[in-house]
Amino acid sequence: MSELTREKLGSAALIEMEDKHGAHNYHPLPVVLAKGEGVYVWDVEGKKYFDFLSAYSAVNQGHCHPKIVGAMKEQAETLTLTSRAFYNDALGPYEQFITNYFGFDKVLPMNTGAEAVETAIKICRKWAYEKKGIAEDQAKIIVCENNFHGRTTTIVSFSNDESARKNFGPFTPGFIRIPYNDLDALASALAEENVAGFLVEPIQGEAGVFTPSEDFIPKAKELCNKNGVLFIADEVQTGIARTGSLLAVCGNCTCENHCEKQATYAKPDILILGKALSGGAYPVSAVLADDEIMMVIRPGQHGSTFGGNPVAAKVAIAALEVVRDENLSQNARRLGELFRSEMNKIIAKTDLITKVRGKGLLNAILVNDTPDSETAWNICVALKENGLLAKPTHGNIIRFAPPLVMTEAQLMDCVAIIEKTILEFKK
Ligand code: IF1
Repeated sequence: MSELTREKLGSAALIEMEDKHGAHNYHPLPVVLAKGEGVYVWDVEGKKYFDFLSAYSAVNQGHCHPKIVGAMKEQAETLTLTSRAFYNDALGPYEQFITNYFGFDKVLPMNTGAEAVETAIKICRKWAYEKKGIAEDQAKIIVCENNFHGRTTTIVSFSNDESARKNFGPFTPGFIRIPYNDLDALASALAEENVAGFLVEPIQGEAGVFTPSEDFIPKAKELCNKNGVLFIADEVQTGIARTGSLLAVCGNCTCENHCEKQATYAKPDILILGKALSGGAYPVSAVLADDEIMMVIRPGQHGSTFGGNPVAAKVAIAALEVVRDENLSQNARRLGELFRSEMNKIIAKTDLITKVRGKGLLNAILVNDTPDSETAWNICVALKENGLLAKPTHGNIIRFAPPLVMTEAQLMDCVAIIEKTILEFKK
């Protein structure tokens, strides 16, 4: 097919093409995007939308941020990949930058979120055998019910989501699952033998933006410390300003630079980042830890062909500079509060929506129907018609996570679209 013919394909033909030639591992909303800029995306027919998903919080800095794209272009024309068999002149400066930015001794660079989670699990286990003295192959990691940490075979081994697990076994052993937001359950699990780590999302994304009680994360960290167990925070989705602070484990601190002064800060022993680490421009993930933990990994024991490549290094520095220079944490916090208060006004006018919850600009509304209904999906289709893109999670929850570069005026336009759509919606 010539490039000319390809350009003329409309949404219906492109959807059909994916359906015919691509694996059916997703069920997208019927919209085909062709362009993005800031908080907006355009479909192939030229219709403009507000993006209220931000590629699952990867595009916190907005679509095609010129500073990030500029850094990527420049490096792409210079040197793209060396592998780690050789040094490259971008990795060292990036490692220095990101470790200072988040306050850790070392970083281990990877590409996707799932890879970074796998990396954290491997580091935790190795630490357990070599530093804590757990007998070989006995280490256990505590995880939470309704977790989402990615889709590798080991990660789905400790998921309790049937569609993510069913018929993908046999599964990796060595995980204990406890209820989320339950400090007593954590304390009992920590009392078991051979526990090496506690892997947790500070807010659960896939579970429908489930925000735990304020003290859960700091107390969990304290309990882990007391028991000599590593506190591992998966901030792939919550990190990098999304929830109104640089990291969700920062608690209520909004400063754009890393600081350890605030009482609410629960410093993870291992921090996992992905998604917005590149502003959605490139797959970049990272695991951060201090020397006593990270130095258990020695040459030949872990790695990745693309991890730490020069393009990723330059893109990640630019993406983190944007977060700091444009005060995205503070903007997310301020607009998040406004958004939830506006949603509560809509909730007062209709029975269709029962609740809004979330933190910063990671929010969800609960639809008054069952998890197996199609109501949330149908509302999202109606929102799309009205110019706003969001995705249901389960049948009765809609996640709202716009780029953090949104202005207050744009947010109020979005609130108007959501209100109109919901008040006009008929089941
Ligand atoms: C999909 C959810 C979001 C994550 C946390 C690791 C990863 C993710 C906390 C893995 C990925 C994604 C992937 C996406 C759906 C999505 C998601 F709905 F499933 F929960 F964002 F809300 N840790 N989250 O949230 O990162 O390997 O994908 O880079 O379609 O699978 P990845």
